[in-house]
Amino acid sequence: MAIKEVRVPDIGDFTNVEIIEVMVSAGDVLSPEDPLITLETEKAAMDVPAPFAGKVELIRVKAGDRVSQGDLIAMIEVADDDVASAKESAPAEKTAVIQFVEVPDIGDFENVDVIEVHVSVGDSVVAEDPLITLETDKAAMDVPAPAAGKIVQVLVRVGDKVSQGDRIVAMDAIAAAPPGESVATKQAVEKPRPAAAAVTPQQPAPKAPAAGLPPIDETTFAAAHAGPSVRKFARELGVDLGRVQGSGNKSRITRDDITAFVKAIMSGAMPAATGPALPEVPRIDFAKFGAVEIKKLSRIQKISGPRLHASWVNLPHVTQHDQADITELEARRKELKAAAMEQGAKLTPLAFFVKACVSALQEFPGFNASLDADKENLVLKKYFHIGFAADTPNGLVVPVIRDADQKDLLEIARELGDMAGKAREGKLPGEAMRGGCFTISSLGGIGGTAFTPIINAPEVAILGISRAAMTPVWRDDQFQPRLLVPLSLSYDHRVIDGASAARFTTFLGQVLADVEALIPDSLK
Ligand code: CAO
Repeated sequence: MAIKEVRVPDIGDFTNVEIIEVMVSAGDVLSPEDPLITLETEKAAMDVPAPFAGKVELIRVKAGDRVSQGDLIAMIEVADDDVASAKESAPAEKTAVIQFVEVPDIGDFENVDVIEVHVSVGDSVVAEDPLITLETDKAAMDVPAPAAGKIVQVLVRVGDKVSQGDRIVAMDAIAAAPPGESVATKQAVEKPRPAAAAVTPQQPAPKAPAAGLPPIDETTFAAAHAGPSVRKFARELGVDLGRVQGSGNKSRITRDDITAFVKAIMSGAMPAATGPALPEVPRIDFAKFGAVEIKKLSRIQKISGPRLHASWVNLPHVTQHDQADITELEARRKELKAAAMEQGAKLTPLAFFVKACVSALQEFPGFNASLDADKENLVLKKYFHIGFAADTPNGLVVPVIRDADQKDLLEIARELGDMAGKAREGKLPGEAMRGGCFTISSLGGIGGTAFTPIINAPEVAILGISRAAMTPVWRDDQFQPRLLVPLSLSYDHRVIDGASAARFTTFLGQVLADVEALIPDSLK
């Protein structure tokens, strides 16, 4: 294998010509003459084709860039057999050995901000030197160099958004190799590209239209804003261009838009039939009506918003409202607060609720479950990881207490305090917010009598807790003042029926009423 450069060919007298489209992505497998980019001069648009077959290793340009003859467009990996023929067709190319460093596994995060780039072209690095710093919704992390070497290309900039598998830098693998180590060995060090990172197909496009795609409407297809090669690609896949949203300049449809469209339909994220989409909220120019200020959504809001929306539109929510009598619980909590504090725990009502919810989940396993991706099976979890919504200056986060069934009240209280503190300071690692089975959202410290929490999908239920209030309750032939806490259990009605939800909150009330059973011996 060898890496070859592809440069802008002779384009006549034109210089500084705008690239209006890039048709390939890293990882694409190309045949000779496959279009790489489209250039637009004042007079005409023209495609620059691949001069030889191979796999795209690196794209050096993007739409909007201006190029002239000889500028580097891409680096293409060519099989050894093809090297000779590639030389014939592209005598100007030169061979290099490149090792790419990719964004490693960063958990469930996607489109993470690059907040620092520590290297420049020509820098020499040693293994573990930081290359870039990423910031997820709550933590910053460095991506280190996997080995020593020389940076030949920096592929990201501050402000870019990256996901696992995205390339960060290209390193000179020959320089990186210690004396005597072969280039082949160094190349083997390169991590395989994860399938999830491959947005464009690795194989040449299938010639038959993909099954499940809506039929092509020739009128809207013809009217769509797309170049000739993109139209050809759409025809090959059987994609109705009229239905594809363009992300290019002036909403021009790109090859990536088509691939994303097909993926969305195949994965079920977009309906194949031309049925009505979600109605749009009207766009209003608020400034017409008075002074306004524009404030960007926080990173957490940008991440949690689509997840909340997905849950809201995909899960049929029902909320079961109930009240639990916590008169004795609150009295005991107040008695034990000082002793708990001596053992390093702030004993808030939430700790009791976590403990009680574990008992309820053990009693009703259907609540400690998730629907599988095919929506055919219920995945019953044998572990009890409880998430709790925490209000932070940057927005809502949900830290997860792992194995809450194996922890006593004090341990849970300690962990709640510790995690809520870290969450507020923005120091909670992403790992601490994953794997939850059931979530509690307590607004009791603030106020309110009831609310309808949105399920933290793919969990199937969430418990909302509002402010406890002293209430007259008819008991033993008289009204008695009792401290009642409002419970609002939202559940996924596909999985849980109303009777189960009512049983769950009733059971929860019984567990909360029996406060001694929740208190560990070490605190009694
Ligand atoms: N009824 C009455 N009082 C309550 C109560 C309830 N249900 N829950 C808590 N309180 C009281 C506590 O007893 C405490 O008073 P004391 O200091 O006298 O004991 C006070 O309110 C403050 O509690 P807290 O906030 O320190 O502790 P907490 O365990 O109740 O809550 C946390 C911790 C992280 C859940 C909370 O700080 C928080 O972020 N809540 C907001 C969660 C949220 O935003 N949910 C909405 C998600 S959907 O948008």
